[in-house]
Parts: sequence; structure tokens; C-alpha cells
Amino acid sequence: MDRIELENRLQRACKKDLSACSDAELWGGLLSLVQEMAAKKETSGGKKKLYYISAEFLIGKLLSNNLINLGIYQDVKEILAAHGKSLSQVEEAEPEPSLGNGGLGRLAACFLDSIATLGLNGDGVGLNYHFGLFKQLFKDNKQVEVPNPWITDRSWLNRTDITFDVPYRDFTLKARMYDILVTGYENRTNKLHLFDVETVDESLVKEGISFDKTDIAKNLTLFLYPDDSDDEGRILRIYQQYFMVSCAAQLILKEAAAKGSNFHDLPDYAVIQINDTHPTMVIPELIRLLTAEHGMEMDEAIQVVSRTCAYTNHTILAEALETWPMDFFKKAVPQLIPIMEILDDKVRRKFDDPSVYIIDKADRVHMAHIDIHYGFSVNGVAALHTEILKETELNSFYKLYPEKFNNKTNGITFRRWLMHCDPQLADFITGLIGDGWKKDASALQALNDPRFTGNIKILHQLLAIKEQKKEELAQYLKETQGISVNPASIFDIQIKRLHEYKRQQMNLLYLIRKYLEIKRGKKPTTPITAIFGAKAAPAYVIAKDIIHGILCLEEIIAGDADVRPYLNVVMAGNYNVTLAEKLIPACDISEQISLASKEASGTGNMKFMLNGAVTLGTEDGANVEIHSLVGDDSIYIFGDRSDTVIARYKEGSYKSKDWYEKDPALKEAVDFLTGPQMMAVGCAENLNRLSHELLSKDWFMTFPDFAAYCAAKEQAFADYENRTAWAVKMLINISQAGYFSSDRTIEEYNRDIWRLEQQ
Ligand code: 26Q
Repeated sequence: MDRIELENRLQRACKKDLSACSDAELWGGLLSLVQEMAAKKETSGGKKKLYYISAEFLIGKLLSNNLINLGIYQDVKEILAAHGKSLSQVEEAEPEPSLGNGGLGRLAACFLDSIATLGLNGDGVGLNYHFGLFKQLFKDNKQVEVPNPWITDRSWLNRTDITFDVPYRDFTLKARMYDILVTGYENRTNKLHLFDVETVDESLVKEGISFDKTDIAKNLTLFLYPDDSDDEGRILRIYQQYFMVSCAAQLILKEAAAKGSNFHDLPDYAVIQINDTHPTMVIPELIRLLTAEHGMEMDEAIQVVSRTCAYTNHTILAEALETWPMDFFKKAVPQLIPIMEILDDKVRRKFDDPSVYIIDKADRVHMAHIDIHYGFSVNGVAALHTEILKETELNSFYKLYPEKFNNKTNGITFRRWLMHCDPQLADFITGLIGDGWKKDASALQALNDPRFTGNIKILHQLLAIKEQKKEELAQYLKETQGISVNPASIFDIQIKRLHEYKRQQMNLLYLIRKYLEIKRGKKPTTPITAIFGAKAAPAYVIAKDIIHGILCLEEIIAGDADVRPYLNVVMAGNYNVTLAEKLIPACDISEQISLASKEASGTGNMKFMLNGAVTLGTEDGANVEIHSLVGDDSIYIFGDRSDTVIARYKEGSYKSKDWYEKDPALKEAVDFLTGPQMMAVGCAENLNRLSHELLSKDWFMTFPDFAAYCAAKEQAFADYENRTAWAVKMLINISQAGYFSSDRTIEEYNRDIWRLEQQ
């Protein structure tokens, strides 16, 4: 479509002169235009279809991404500019759908983009949460949660005529399907199917994010469960999960039947990717439907479903593995119990190792065990993670089914995480190596060439782009949150869910130490800005105490004229996809400091690398692969390795107090947490609890890594002083990031698991 036609169509969609439109009106017009264009690219072809079922799809704002994928971003930007409007202002008018907690949900969104881009026949299936994840505010240096509505009069949701009945023990709910169109980059359009309950009632929400938990018909899809891994064992979650999988199962059978399946051949028509255990009930539910409603024999139904389902594991934290008391199923979905008992019985007849049973002695159902026995594939999300699953966490299963286990290292979509969030850098890369990298990310390797890494002018251009992004971020933080940061400082960033294993508390201890050093007169050559972004699960007490600690230190430093020019600690509020898109391009040092063996993969680490930040991290998750790709000189690796950590846990001998006693700098930092300065701005209960947790437990072993962390960080700051050498590190990181394109990940899923035809 040429510019003039595009302008005319936008004009019609907005129903008034573009110059006279508000940003919200322009957003609405662009939404209609994009929906129309995307629908034209819909392709339903292909006998076999992938159903990616996930409780979370953290899609973020969709306008710009769709404009890029439809190939009209630049034209729209220029058309708006000609009418005195700014596309980035229009983007601000879009509310962000926060339909995910973090990594797992964002991964699902990146995957949808790549599935459509690669021309694969696959849709997402999930739930239409009305408020998504809570919005985070700070009050008295503490996190406060409020609802985050995103469904406005006009939204990306398209109501469909498809409805299903979902039967529970005491009632039946009517489900309706809503679709969001998912555009691929210069390719087909797929769909994200989000199911909603017809009777949902937003007025149920009272103070903050509290609501009547018992009225399932009214509350089912109000909120995304706000736990990143702490299993609170709430029955509402079972109701939600069953709603999602019952709808998915009915949709899958309906679509397969329409294409001619007699269900005996279901695996030729459908493949289901189970995104962690949240959708696991799809296995017994499909078996139930095939036997009870379609007359299939139980043994065959189990066979057919087992050949259709594949499972992805995203965590090694024991507390995040879902096990549900049988009583929950009795209360909510008793129809699944006989099936789960048969599945368990078959396992018990075959194997005499109780650790692989589905129902344990305490009458709890181990969801992952259902997936592993009754799915055909089990994958981890980074090389180290998959090895740990095979050798440790799921070793008894690996011994039974070695052929099911495979690795699929995570990836990210370069459309959103480079072309959209840093178009200047994208253009700069294209200027050097052409634009082949947009469809084949491995082409970025051409950047690792002495013609570029040895060219001062090019390196300075790269640094100038980073500087510009830092200035843009400074302005954005000022305008949206009233936060001041100095663009001439080093931007050291840790953004991710707040969790003890991710060790924001170790970063906090470092910053206290740095504060005390500066106070004593040891000033950094270049000022440092340490930026955090993190939401804590509302019921996760220690996570909230860590946020409190960071906010208190922020206040102390802001009030200290001696230190302020050299060190700034900033906790940005309401960290979400939109904020990530501003922070990541502006980052110099990417903090990936989880305790080795605990972070399954991480995907923020990949986004930072792609945007020319240098990683400071442990040998954990995908950091291991980043390290081997960029080499020792373009990453800062520190700390105990996963085998050491696993051995230490096994021994059970770790005593944090011992480390505290023998390292004076660590002791001083820990003591500061409960010292007079913190107490003056903070709350004794929270600070004492945090300090006590570290001294009596420190379950994620921050103390043993503390000295190495500080040393590696100092080295990074020292190296930053040689800007051209630093720019080489940046460029090497970008050049090796191609491996982490989700296009590569999805090609591997398709090659090894899904086996769909490419269109
Ligand atoms: C479980 C039970 C009850 C309530 C909630 C939950 C729950 C909710 C969300 C458990 C886990 C999650 C999310 C997990 C997650 O995001 N994992 C991350 O997945 C990323 C993508 O694979 C990895 O990169 C991260 O390393 C991993 O932490």
C-alpha cells in the first residue's frame, strides 16, 4: 500500500482530520486500520496445528509491534509527523495488557510472534484476565498493589461467536472466546484465543486488589494469579486452570473434527505445548472428553492424548512445582479424579519408584508427573537447566524416558526487543551489514569483524546511540515518575521479578558498601546509577522487605549531598513490558546475578545483550550460553558454579553467619540494614526481618558470592573507563545475540516436537 492510500485509510478510520485528532483518537484509528490489515493476512491452512496453551501471555502494547510486522511503521510515523503528531505519543495512549507475571508469560508472547513470522500454523490459548497483574505503587517506601484495567472501549480483543460450557461440581459456566490477532513479521497472522466467563463482574473488586474469592462465576477471570513461584495453593487457581483447559480441549476437538479428524488420528491434526504445569489438566480433560463424549476406549484415549501433548518445564525451584491436594479437585472438578486415578494406577503398575507416582502418600497430585508420563516430550529452557533436570530434579524420570528429554534454549523476538525498542541501533546495524539479520538473526555475526571492531569511528557511533538512549530514558523517568538520573553516569540495571533466588538483596548490599566507601572519600571515576525494576508477589513477605530496603537506601542517598553526585539508586515503579522497552536500550551493565542452578534461563539477559549491554552474571541459566558465545572478555562472570551450589545444598552445612563474621565489608553492609540511617527512613519490622533472614538463613547464598560479586563489578566499572574498548565488548555482544532469536527457538521446537508444515 502506498503512503497516500495509507493516509486516506487512516483518515477514514479516525473519522476526522488527523491534525484535529487527540492521541487517543489516533490510537483508535490505527487500531482499526491494523485489525483490518492483519485480518487480511489470516491463514488457517495446514492439516496439523499447534496449540500453545499458557496461563500467561505477557504481550505488552501491540500497536507499534503490529505496525512493524505489517511493514507500515515508518510510513505511519511520517504521516503522523506531517500532521504535527508523534507516533511515540500515540503509543502512550495504549494501555498495556499485563497478562503475565514475568519470563514465562513474556516468552509465550515472543513465541507467538515467531510462530507467525515463520509461517507456522499455531495459535495461543489462554485466559482473558480483566486486570492482569497488579499495578505497583510505592507508599512509605513499600509496595502497594492496585488493579490494572486494560480493556477499554476499544481494544485488541475481538469477540467471537464461539462459546463453550465448562462444567464444575456445583455449577456450569459459559465461556466465550475472544481473539487477538498476532501478526508475523512480513508474514501470516495467527491468533491468541483468550477465554472469558460471561458472568464476570468487575465491580467485585474492593480495596486495592482484594475481591470476593468465593464467587467463581463473577471472579474467575478478574485477575492473573500474582505469584511468580510461591504456591499459595488457592482453589481459585484450579477453577481458572480448568476453565482454560476445558475450553482449549473443546476448541481443539472442534477444529480437528472440522478438518476431518476421527480423533483416532488426533496427533495428525493437533499438537499441544503445555507451558509449565498450569495447563496440565488438559491431559485428563481431553481423555475425559474422548471417552465420555466421543466413545473412545480409555487405553486408546490415553495413547492418543500422550502422542498429542508436549511439556515445557520453566523452573527448578521445588516450591514452584505445582502439587495440588486431591480435595481441591474433589471440590471443583471431581470428573477428573477417576481419570487421574487411572493415570496414576498405570504408573504404579509399571514402576515401583514412589517418586514418579502422580498421586503421593499425602494425596497430592503432582502435575508435572502427569505431563512427563503422558506427554511425548519434556523440555528445559536453557542448556544448563535441561542438564540439571536430567541429572538432578527429574532424574528418576530421565532414567525411565531418556528419549523424551530435550533442550530448547529460550529466545526473544528481535522485532520488539531491537527494531521497536531501539530503531537507531537497528538502523546502525543495517547500515553496517545490510538487513538480512531481520529474517536471519545469525547474520549479526558479521558484526564481529575487525572492519567494525577495529574502527574507532564506528565504535563511537555505537557509543553515541547508547548515550542517546540514556538521555531518552532520563527524560522518560522524569516525565512519568518524577525520577532524576544523570545520563552521563554508568547505567547498571537489574529488572526482573523480585525473588530471593534472583538476589536483588546482593545488589542492595553492594550498593550499601559503595555508599559507605564514597562517604569515606573513595569516589568512583564515573558516577553510577543503579536502577531496579521489580514487582513482588503480594504475599511474598521477604521480597517486599527487599523492595523496602532498596527504597530506603534510595531515600538516604537522595538526601546525602556528599554521595548523591556519585551514586544514585533508583527503584522504578510498576516495572512492566513498556518500561522494559525503555530501560533495556539504555543499559550499560546488565545484572544477571541469580544463584547458579536456580534461574532456569532468563530472557532479560538476552534482551540486554542484543541492545549492547555487557552482562555481569553468574554461570546460571542462559548466562552460560552467553558466556561461551561472547568469550571471557565481553562478560563479567563471578561466583560459585551450579555444581558447587548443588553440593552445598546437599551437605546442608551452609551457615551464613560464618561468612558474615569473616568478611568485614560484608558485615558492615549487613549491619547497615538495621542501623540508625535505615531505621530513620524505614520500618523496623521489615528491616529487622530482612537482616534476620540473611543472618539466620540466606537460603540463596548471597554471602558466599558477595566478595566475588563486588570484585567483578569493580572490574566492570574500571573497564568502562576505556570507552572504545567497552564499545568493542558491546559490539561483540550484539554480534553473538543472534542465537537468542526466538525464531531460532521456534524452528527447533518445530523440528524436534511439533513437526508442522511451514507456509
Ligand atoms: C504456580 C502455582 C501457583 C500459582 C502460581 C504459580 C506460578 C506462576 C508463574 C509459577 C511460576 C510462574 C512463572 C514462572 C516463570 O516465569 N519462570 C521463568 O520462565 C522463563 C521462561 O522460560 C525463564 O527464562 C526464567 O528463568 C523462569 O524463572
